[in-house]
Amino acid sequence: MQAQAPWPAPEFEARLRHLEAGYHTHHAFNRRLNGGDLQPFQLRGWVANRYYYQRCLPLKDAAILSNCDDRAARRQWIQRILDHDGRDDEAGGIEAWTELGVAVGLSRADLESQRHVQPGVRFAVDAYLSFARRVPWQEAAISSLTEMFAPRIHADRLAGWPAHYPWIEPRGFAYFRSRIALAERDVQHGLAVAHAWCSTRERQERAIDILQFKLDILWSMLDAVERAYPDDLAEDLRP
Ligand code: AHQ
Repeated sequence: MQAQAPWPAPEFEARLRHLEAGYHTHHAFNRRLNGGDLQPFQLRGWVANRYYYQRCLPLKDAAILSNCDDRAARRQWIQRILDHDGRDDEAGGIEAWTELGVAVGLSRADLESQRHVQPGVRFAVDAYLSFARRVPWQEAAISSLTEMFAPRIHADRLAGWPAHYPWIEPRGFAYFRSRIALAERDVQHGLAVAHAWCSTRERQERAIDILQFKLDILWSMLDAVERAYPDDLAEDLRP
């Protein structure tokens, strides 16, 4: 059977962006979170579990670098590690997420001990990390493109949380503010990698499957958090 022609670049990108319907913005837990419906312990549970994702991002990006033979791409991609781990006088995203944890009432030890991390969250994040370690670096770069949809979710938090959750220390919102510009920068690079790599219809369709895989990772993290922190969770089990 003759190979199908690749989609034109704009159509390929539109098909990637069409997957937004499966982004975790639309998960019931996130709708309650951004709608102001959650109790403090449920926010603490979400922040403590997302900490595991945040701390694994630089490991994921380092895995991509270790597989990347393109010096120009590495010079760009390495910025992501520095964004999370910090540089010079910038504490970085993991520290900012820790500040968010403290702002919602967790201790630094609560986060760094990972004692609240649910099995489903750990398995989903570890699946992301092992994916990035074993596939071509371009495919792992494509998996980061769920961030095409992230600026909106960060903006929703910044717009709604101060009124919904006035008990949260405002300094905790710094991470969300920092990511909007960084996400837009990273997505431009990720899309350039995707367009250069996906020169065939087969690779384009693989890219769509990769993005769906990453959407499923984010979705299943919220499934695990939602199940762990029901509204009527016994007091002594609440973070
Ligand atoms: O804060 C986030 C972040 O730094 C990244 C990097 C990127 C990746 O490499 O997979 N994805 C991502 C995401 C971040 N925040 C999530 C959120 O909901 O706050 C969204 C997530 C993403 O869209 O993949």
